[in-house]
Amino acid sequence: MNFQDLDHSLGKLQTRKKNATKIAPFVALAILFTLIPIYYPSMHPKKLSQVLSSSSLVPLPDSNTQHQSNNSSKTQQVNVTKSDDHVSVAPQEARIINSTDEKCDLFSGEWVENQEAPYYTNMTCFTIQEHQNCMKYGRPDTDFLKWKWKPDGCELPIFDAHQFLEFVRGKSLAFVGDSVARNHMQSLICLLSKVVYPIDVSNSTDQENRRWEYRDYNFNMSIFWAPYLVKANKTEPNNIYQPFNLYLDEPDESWSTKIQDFDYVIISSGHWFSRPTMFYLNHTLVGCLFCTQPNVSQMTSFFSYQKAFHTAFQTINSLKNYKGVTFLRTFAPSHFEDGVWDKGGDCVRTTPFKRNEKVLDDYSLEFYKIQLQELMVAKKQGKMRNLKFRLFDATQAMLLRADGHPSKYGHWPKPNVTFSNDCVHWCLPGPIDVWNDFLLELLKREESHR
Ligand SMILES: *C1O[C@H](CO)[C@@H](O)[C@H](O)[C@H]1NC(C)=O
Ligand SMILES: *[C@@H]1O[C@H](CO)[C@@H](O)[C@H](O)[C@H]1NC(C)=O
Ligand SMILES: *[C@@H]1O[C@H](CO)[C@@H](O)[C@H](O)[C@H]1NC(C)=O
Ligand SMILES: *[C@@H]1O[C@H](CO)[C@@H](O)[C@H](O)[C@H]1NC(C)=O
Ligand SMILES: *[C@@H]1O[C@H](CO)[C@@H](O)[C@H](O)[C@H]1NC(C)=O
Ligand SMILES: *[C@@H]1O[C@H](CO)[C@@H](O)[C@H](O)[C@H]1NC(C)=O
Ligand SMILES: *[C@@H]1O[C@H](CO)[C@@H](O)[C@H](O)[C@H]1NC(C)=O
Ligand SMILES: *[C@@H]1O[C@H](CO)[C@@H](O)[C@H](O)[C@H]1NC(C)=O
Ligand SMILES: *[C@@H]1O[C@H](CO)[C@@H](O)[C@H](O)[C@H]1NC(C)=O
Ligand SMILES: *[C@@H]1O[C@H](CO)[C@@H](O)[C@H](O)[C@H]1NC(C)=O
Ligand SMILES: *[C@@H]1O[C@H](CO)[C@@H](O)[C@H](O)[C@H]1NC(C)=O
Repeated sequence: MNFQDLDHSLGKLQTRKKNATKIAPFVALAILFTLIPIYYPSMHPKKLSQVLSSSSLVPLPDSNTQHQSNNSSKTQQVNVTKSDDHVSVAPQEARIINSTDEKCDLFSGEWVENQEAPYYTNMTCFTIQEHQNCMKYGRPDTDFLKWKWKPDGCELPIFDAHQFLEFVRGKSLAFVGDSVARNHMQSLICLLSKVVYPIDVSNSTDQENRRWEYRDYNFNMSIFWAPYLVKANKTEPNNIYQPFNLYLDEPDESWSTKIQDFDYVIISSGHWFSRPTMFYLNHTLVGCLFCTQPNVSQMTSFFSYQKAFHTAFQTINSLKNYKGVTFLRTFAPSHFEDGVWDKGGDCVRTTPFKRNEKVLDDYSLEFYKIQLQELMVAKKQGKMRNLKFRLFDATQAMLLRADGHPSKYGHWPKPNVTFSNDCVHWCLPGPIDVWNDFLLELLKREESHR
């Protein structure tokens, strides 16, 4: 996908706006979750705004609440939407497995003040992606930077770049996922930039697939773009607004053929599953999410999400030469308030929630549960050949950080242009830096297991 593609499709969209009411909301969804963060600067802002603010858009199911079609007659066969759809729980209560075999669960806890943060700025780190460079684009408050995560049973040390680089000396790390995975990787590069910058040895110029080398430490890091984890292509090659085909029982080869040599793989995905998608099993169309064909079963994103993780983990377990440790970085919820994401929904808080002020619910809870369930299955399978799968539970910590998103500070405002707010990605520096506190601690635990 490139700019021309996008611009072209946007142009196309304008011309067919009037009769495109059914597809249009998802067009905008696609833009929010995937394209703005990646492509925004080179886009034609007016066209974009016209799409985003177009009155022809019918209301979108709230990305925080009414996420799924509720036609139960069609979803029965799926059996993943349980009756507890509206149950709200703290993430750790939904856990069916322990985070590690350690006594201290790193992931249940709360945010406590830390006046020493942040540990880098946009002046010391040059890899902050524009849309996450919130201070550059005028975010006025800085209190959201001054927190650290306090697990209930222990302390989580602040990321130590020297220590991290010693731990990963002679090792390699791969990120597999979408733009939130990239957000994580860029946070890691920023935190490490106190000590050293990597050499960019990427073959491509796109943001999606990058490779970095920390030569002094013989440490390599890659990111593989795989927002669905499974094989996916566009139903119409030149129109990104049409649904994607998901081949739910086949892995996306962009990562599955490349991770064998990696020591650590962090796998994640989430927001893309809410887009219009066609579901294939054994190359047979079995259903879809938000499609317009009358004879195709409407199914939920829970179906595709479960299948995708199942396939991804099964694939990892069947990679002959893979000996790495696989971390599942769990779903990080978005935080749109006072409106749905394309109707003024925003995230304007400036301090974190306390642990009891926010509970995981609706589709986020369901996604989280699916991830945990599939991780458990993968662990069992992996045991047979001594492959390790670990929980990297970002959900509880991020659930509480409605204050950490770019909101409108991912770009400059434009006259007469209404942008939707980004309450999906995370400012850098910002709360996502804690993921690397977690990562270092998980790597330490891994070493102590040996
Ligand atoms: C779900 O069902 C309720 C009650 O039948 C209905 O009011 C609502 O519009 C439906 N929602 C969707 C997304 O179909
Ligand atoms: C639900 O699906 C059934 C079977 O395809 C269909 O007849 C019915 O109209 C649908 N109901 C809604 C509310 O979409
Ligand atoms: C559907 O879910 C119920 C409750 O979890 C379970 O008992 C049943 O075995 C499931 N059925 C299928 C076909 O997976
Ligand atoms: C998690 O681990 C702790 C300590 O080993 C144990 O007491 C607890 O029962 C475990 N919980 C689950 C759900 O397995
Ligand atoms: C960094 O942020 C400041 C505001 O804190 C802004 O003035 C500056 O332009 C930004 N610099 C870069 C390189 O992003
Ligand atoms: C890192 O990449 C370089 C160049 O491809 C290679 O020579 C080296 O062996 C790699 N190191 C590790 C630890 O994978
Ligand atoms: C880049 O291309 C070279 C030569 O085609 C290949 O050997 C190398 O593995 C590629 N690196 C990545 C990160 O794809
Ligand atoms: C998508 O991939 C499938 C499986 O390889 C292929 O059969 C199909 O033709 C592709 N669709 C498009 C539009 O390229
Ligand atoms: C997949 O489909 C082919 C025919 O298209 C069939 O022969 C095969 O048995 C199917 N495999 C499974 C696992 O259903
Ligand atoms: C749906 O109907 C169309 C047109 O009647 C047909 O071409 C297509 O094969 C059907 N799809 C399925 C999954 O039955
Ligand atoms: C903004 O909209 C107003 C009223 O429609 C118009 O007069 C003005 O020229 C527009 N400004 C720009 C920069 O397009």
